[in-house]
Amino acid sequence: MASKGNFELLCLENPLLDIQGVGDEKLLEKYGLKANDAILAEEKHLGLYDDLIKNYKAVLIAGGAAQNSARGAQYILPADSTVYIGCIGRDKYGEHLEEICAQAGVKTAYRYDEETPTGRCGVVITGHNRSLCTDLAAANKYQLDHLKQPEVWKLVENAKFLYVGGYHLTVCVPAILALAEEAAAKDKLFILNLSAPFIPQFFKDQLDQVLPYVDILIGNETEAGAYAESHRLFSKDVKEVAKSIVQLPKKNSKKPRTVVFTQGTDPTVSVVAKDSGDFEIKETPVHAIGQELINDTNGAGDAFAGGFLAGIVRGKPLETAIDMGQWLARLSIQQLGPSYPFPKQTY
Ligand code: 26A
Repeated sequence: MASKGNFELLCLENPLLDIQGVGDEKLLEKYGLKANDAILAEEKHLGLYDDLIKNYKAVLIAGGAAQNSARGAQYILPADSTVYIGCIGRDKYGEHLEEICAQAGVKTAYRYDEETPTGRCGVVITGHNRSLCTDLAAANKYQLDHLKQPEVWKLVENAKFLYVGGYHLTVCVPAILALAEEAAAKDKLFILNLSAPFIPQFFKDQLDQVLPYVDILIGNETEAGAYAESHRLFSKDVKEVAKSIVQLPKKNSKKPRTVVFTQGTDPTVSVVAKDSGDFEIKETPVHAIGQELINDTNGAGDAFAGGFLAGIVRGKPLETAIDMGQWLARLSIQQLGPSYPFPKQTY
C-alpha cells in the first residue's frame, strides 16, 4: 500500500452535526417519530433539537451520512485519499465539522452559505434503534456553481471514485449529474447510496435520473423494499430488487452495474450484471457481535459504506470490500454515534 493517497475518492452530500440523545417512547410520540427511521424535519419537529439538549443530555457529534462514510474510508486508506464536498454555514457548528474532518484526515471543500446555519440531525436513540430527523438548513443550499469553481472541479477531475449519498437527491441533482457525467465520460466509478426509504419513495424521479450513471449502488433491505414499492416491482425480495436494478439502462457500457444490499445481521447480498445477461449473485456473511457490545447503531450503514469504499479504492475483490464494510460497521456500532475507534485498528 502506498504511504500517501492522491485524493482518489471524492464524496458529495449534506454536512450535518448530529444532536444525539437516548430518548424514550414519549419523545418519539411527541414529535411523531418512528423508532427506526430517517426523515426531513417539518415545522412541528423544530423543537426536537433543544428538547434533546435540555432534557435528554444530547451530545454533539459529526454526522451527515456521506461525511461519516468519507471519514470511515479515510480511516482505512492512506493519508490524503479522501475529499468531501457539501454546504455549511459560517458558525460554530460548521467550524466543528471542519475540525472533525481535519482530524479524520478528510480534505473538505465546503460551500459556505452566508445566511443559513449549518444543518443538524436530531438523533433519538431507543435501544438498538435510531430515529433521525434532519433540518438541512445550509446543507440544502449546495449549488452546482460551487462544484464548477476551478479549484473544486480540479478535485473532481483528479478523483477516480465519485461517491454520492442518496440524501443529496433532495438537495442538488445538477451537482450529482455533473459528477455522474464526469465518471461516465472518463470511465471512473460512480457510486450511489440509497440512504433511506424516503429517497426511493418520495424522490423517485430524481433517483431514476441518476441511476443510469450508477456503477455501484449501495442500500439496505428497507430501502430495497421502498424501491420495489415505488417502482411497482413484482417482488420485494432483495435479490429480485437488486437484479432489477442491475439490468437498468447504463450510460457507461464499459462497466457492469453492481448492487449491494446489507440486511442487518443477515448476509449482505451483491448482484453483478454479467455480459451474458446473467447475474453473479453472492451472499457475504456478517460477523455479528454480542448485543451488549453495541453502543448505538447511528451511522452503521455509513460505516459500512466507508469500509466498502476503501476496499473498492484499494482495488479489492467485491466480497473483500463488503467484508471491509462489515468490519468498519462493527467497529462503529461500538462507538458513540457515527465514529471510529482510536487508536486506529487495522483490517
Ligand atoms: C437529507 N437527509 C435527511 C440527510 C440525513 C443525513 N445525512 C444527510 N442527509 N439524515 C440523516 N443523516 C445522517 O445519517 C447519519 C446516520 O446514518 C445523520 O447526520 C447521521 O449521522
